[in-house]
Amino acid sequence: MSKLRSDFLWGGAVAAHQLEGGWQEGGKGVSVADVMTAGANGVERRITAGVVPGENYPNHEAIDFYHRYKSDIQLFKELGLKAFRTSIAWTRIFPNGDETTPNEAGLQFYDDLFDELLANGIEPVITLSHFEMPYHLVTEYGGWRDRRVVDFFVRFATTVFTRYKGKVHYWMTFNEINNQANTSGTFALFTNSGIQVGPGENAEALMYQAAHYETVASALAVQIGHQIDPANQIGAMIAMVPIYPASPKPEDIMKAERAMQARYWFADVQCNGRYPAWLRQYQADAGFDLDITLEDLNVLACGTVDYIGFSYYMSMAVQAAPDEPANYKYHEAGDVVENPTVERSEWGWQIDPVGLRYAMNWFKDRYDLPLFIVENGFGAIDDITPDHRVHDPYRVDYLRAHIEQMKLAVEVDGVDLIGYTPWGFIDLVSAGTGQMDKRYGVIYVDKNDAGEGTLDRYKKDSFYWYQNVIKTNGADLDNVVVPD
Ligand code: P53
Repeated sequence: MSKLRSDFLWGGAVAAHQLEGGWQEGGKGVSVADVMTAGANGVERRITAGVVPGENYPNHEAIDFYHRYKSDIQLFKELGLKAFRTSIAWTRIFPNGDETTPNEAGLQFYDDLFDELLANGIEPVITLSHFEMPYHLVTEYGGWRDRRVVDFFVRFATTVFTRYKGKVHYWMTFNEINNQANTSGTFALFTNSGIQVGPGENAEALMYQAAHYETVASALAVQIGHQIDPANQIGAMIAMVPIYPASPKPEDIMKAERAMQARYWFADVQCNGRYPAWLRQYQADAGFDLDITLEDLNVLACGTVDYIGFSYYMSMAVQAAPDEPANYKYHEAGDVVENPTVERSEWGWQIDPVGLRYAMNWFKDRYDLPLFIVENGFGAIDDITPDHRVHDPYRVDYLRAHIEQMKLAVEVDGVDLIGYTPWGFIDLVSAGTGQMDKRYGVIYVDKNDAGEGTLDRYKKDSFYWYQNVIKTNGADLDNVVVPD
């Protein structure tokens, strides 16, 4: 007998820009995802200055969910999904981001989508901003470095809370808001916050400013969302990558502690409603000139989240340097060392199912809020046979091992868990690389990195496995019954 809630939300997760396509349909504006080219394993995506003819932008068509959602939802229903996590593309509602009236065609699209889900017994779980802010806000305002973007976001949030009242109950504000703690690449700051670091600018100061405005916008959205419908459950969305000390050496323990603080202060602010002391001290010592007002601090205190949504793919390990500074400043790119005790995926992501249980306990102890695993999964190259079969035991192994640890966290450790929505349960465009061939799905989509394919959908072996997991509410993780 499984001790998961009887209404446990077994689901699947995606994001608008990674599956919808239809980038110019229904009055949609250009988003940051629309100006990112296709990369490859180990090859970064490029950010172009607007949409440049001749470049390959994989999100423009994605998997064409925009036109195929009705038949896709029939597949989701067959899979047995109880919840479908997606995002609302901000650019469908406010194409430029700074308009005062929303775009009705965009609002109607999500009305139709949510109605179709609900008619098929599937609960929508909605992220307001998932790596897809309007590109116009980048060119005109410099992204989230500008306080005016708070107002634009609040207008967007208010519009959709009002419109979808009664249809959507589970919301999250900013996807993986803490990814930008890693300021070493250009990628996270741009996808999270629409920020491109100019010459002479300090990426870290920009990150702290943007993240501050985002947490303020998030707290305002929580307050407004509750006012509009007290039944709304509004969560944070945190990229949980536990960071372990590479050894029991005390300096390594302290290094890991600071790394965790540096990655998860976003959750401190969103869950506790206040900045942690170490961070205010660090920001002051660094001399960052940040616009953080008393009124903002009050907003943060009054807009704490109802639950913690989080993604979990991997863990990392860090080591202190011999000349580690007193503040143990965390540089993700430089400080992370290989953990020899775990395996890695083809993309170098360290596979660590126990880390999921550890993370759930860590969240529970630190914030004591309900949790929702809104992403977890294994990106891999799949082979499809001539009769359209995909034998993917590696994916089943990954998901099974993580679900086992998730169950232990609930059954043995007493963690309150709302649901589990594995990432990219239908193949889609990778956020990190723009690839199609880095596949997470239990549903195969016929399209490759070059953009070729029929876009037809096929059930992988893992589809039947997950279908049975859902049917047994997680009690049977072993059977894979693939029909002939
Ligand atoms: P892709 C980095 C580390 C952990 C999660 O990632 C991440 C990223 C960004 O790449 O992103 C989340 O597609 C994100 C999804 C994304 C998914 O993980 O790079 O919320 O949008 O697709 C998987 O393999």
